[in-house]
Amino acid sequence: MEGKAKEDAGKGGVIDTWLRKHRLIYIGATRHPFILAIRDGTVNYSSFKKWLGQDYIFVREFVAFAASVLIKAWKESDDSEGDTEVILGGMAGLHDEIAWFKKEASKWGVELSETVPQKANQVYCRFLESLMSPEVDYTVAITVFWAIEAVYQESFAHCLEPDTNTPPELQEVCQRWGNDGFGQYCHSLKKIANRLLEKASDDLIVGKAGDDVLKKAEVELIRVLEHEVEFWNMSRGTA
Ligand code: HMH
Repeated sequence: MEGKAKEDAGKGGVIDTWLRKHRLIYIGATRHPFILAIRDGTVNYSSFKKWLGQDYIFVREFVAFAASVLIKAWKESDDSEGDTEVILGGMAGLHDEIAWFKKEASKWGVELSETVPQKANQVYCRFLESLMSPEVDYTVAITVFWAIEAVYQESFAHCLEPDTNTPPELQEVCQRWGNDGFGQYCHSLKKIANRLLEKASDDLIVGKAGDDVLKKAEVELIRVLEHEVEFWNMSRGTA
């Protein structure tokens, strides 16, 4: 490793460098008023129910995206790195998540079969679909995959910190993404993304096509954060 990659690795990797650079939008996505309202107990339950129905639709799309990332990992990564196992574990988690959404929806009286995807959700799903193409680089796709999971992990873990007023009936929801196991899984995804981003950065130094990949990964990461903000806004009824 040399040059910029070495610099980034010394500071904790390319991803942390980007999160510092785009700190405001990252805070916007992970400390959104919707999350802060859960955390201080002032959440509006019709917003919560709206989020629940919309997120179920999103997660079904996300499963297809995860499958596309798994295929890229299988094609491009060395088996010894263990990337496919991490992604497969994430997909097993999504399987449980879908069952959980169904159970939670019936508990809150949300009719999933009648839920129509709203604009921000449609736009986000279309974005995911564009990233399922085989032309999209594995490095870009795994960076996006990490970002999508990490926003929920950061957001919901924030609601479980000491001295918060998260209502008891929402604690389990927050646990779903805020638990330590999910945190570990996000960390594993981040490590994979950092490894590939650093490789792209090295390729740049030796004159291979690393520039496009790095730029695209950064751009798509910012787009994820923007879509996440819009998704929370939609849930609150402000979009
Ligand atoms: C909108 N972003 C959205 N929904 C989710 N379930 C996740 C991220 C999580 O992983």
